[in-house]
Amino acid sequence: SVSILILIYVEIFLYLDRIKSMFYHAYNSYLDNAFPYDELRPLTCDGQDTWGSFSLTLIDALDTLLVLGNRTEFQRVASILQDTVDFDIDVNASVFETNIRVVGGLLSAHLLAKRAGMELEPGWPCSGPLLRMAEDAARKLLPAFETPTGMPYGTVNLLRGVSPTETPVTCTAGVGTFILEFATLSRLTGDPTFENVARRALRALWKTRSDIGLVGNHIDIVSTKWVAQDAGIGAGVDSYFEYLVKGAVMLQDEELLSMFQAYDRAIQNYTRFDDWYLWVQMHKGTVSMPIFQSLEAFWPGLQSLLGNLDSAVRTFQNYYSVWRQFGGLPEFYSIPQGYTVDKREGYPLRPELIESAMYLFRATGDHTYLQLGVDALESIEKIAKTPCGYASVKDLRDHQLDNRMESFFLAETIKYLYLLFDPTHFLHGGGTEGDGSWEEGGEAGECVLGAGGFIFNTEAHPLDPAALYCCGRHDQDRQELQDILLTLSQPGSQSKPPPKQTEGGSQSESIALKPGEKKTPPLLSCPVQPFSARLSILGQVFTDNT
Ligand code: DMJ
Repeated sequence: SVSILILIYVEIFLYLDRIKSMFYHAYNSYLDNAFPYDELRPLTCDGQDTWGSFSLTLIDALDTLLVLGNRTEFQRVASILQDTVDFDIDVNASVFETNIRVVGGLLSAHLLAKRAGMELEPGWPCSGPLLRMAEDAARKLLPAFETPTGMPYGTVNLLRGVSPTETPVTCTAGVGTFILEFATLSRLTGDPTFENVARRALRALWKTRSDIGLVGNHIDIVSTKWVAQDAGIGAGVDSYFEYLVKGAVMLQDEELLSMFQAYDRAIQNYTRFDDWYLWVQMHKGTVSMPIFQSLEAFWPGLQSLLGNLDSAVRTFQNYYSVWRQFGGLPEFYSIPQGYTVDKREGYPLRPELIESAMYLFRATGDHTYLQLGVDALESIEKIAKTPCGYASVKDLRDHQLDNRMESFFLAETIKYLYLLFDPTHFLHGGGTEGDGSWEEGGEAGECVLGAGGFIFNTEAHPLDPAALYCCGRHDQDRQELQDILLTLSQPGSQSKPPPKQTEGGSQSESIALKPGEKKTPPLLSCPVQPFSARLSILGQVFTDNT
């Protein structure tokens, strides 16, 4: 009845409010006690650098501010980051973590800048200060990919490149988790380098699969020998599979999808038992570890993206039963023993089960998933809250805490929790928000930002596939134009050389005048002018000078 519906709505608003309070309790405490360090230490109320030295929590939390509707704080933080963060530092950083948290966070913030009410430079979303920061950070990672196979080293020094003593052993996810951020960078900026290196690494990794179609956990990226041969869907591998699926969706890429489908067949065949996924030896398929890892809990969400709902729902139920047993997901859970594994009893406030609940609630509307959200919220408030933030749970059996709040707590856990309770949020896509005024379309509805929904990178940073298409098309048109102009300005051609570029000249003019010069921010922003319109500008350039 109507009154029950009203009650449900009121309750949902109350939960959204509580999730916001959780965010600000942790976020304000980070700013007050830990910034500019990477992370807050929630037991000692101070900060520490962990994954680099780039105020990681602030970068990772930036787009969550907008998700919660805080445009002014988003603007303030975006400008603080532009003024303070420097990637020219003598720090050994994880290539994987820097990519998913820093590059991913900055790209997402860049793409949301308009919605956040920021002043945009001409050419956005194909240019902008946050995009340049993301590009800067990503360039620092490129030396890691200069290997005989194209598979990257795991660590790089941001100032000096890869150390000569660096180990060639990288985990599978550390090789195959770049395509979303790197293709986004390439398509927005027009520099194909990033997408190319990510694809080369993916193809090299694909070639190393075993005869039964599985990959292991750690590989020597120089010799291509598998150093750790456990095959599964959790730690060390997880986001490789995630990026094949999301990369296929974002880039409409059949190669990536067919790679995933082949892996999925092998995974279902060899590792799945009663809708749990075990670890098996990658060549023989024999069980090596009958355990469930909390990182695996992203899998039902990914399966739901592929339309495999029945199996996703059953696997989720298995994982949710573990959550109910402990009030959180232990890092490792022994399936035969039905209990935690020694030294892996912790719950560092990871997002994966909540992430899957969000996708499955969207797909089914089943309130079980909201119940998981309520359980997670209550549990985190009860077990992990400290006067200074939220602390990783060291042991779910006795609720001992660790002095750490990972940046993914604000980037992912809170964001997915909020999005679970707000199914009409703009990030879910589908134009359900009823506004849409910010979205501008080009001719014939092309290049409509946000129209194709958003793809979350593995750190929950939303990326807009429409922007990639828009800037990619823009770049393609620019290239065509440049080719025409080059032909026309060849000796013997009918036309005269084009005039010098004047200040404030249009982008078409600048292309006409200096083919091949270093790119300046394009003046045509999304939605771009149709090709024919620019050709007429081009016509004028020549008319004016003849
Ligand atoms: C995050 O950094 C990412 O989700 C990554 O893919 C896995 N580990 C953490 C969250 O658990």
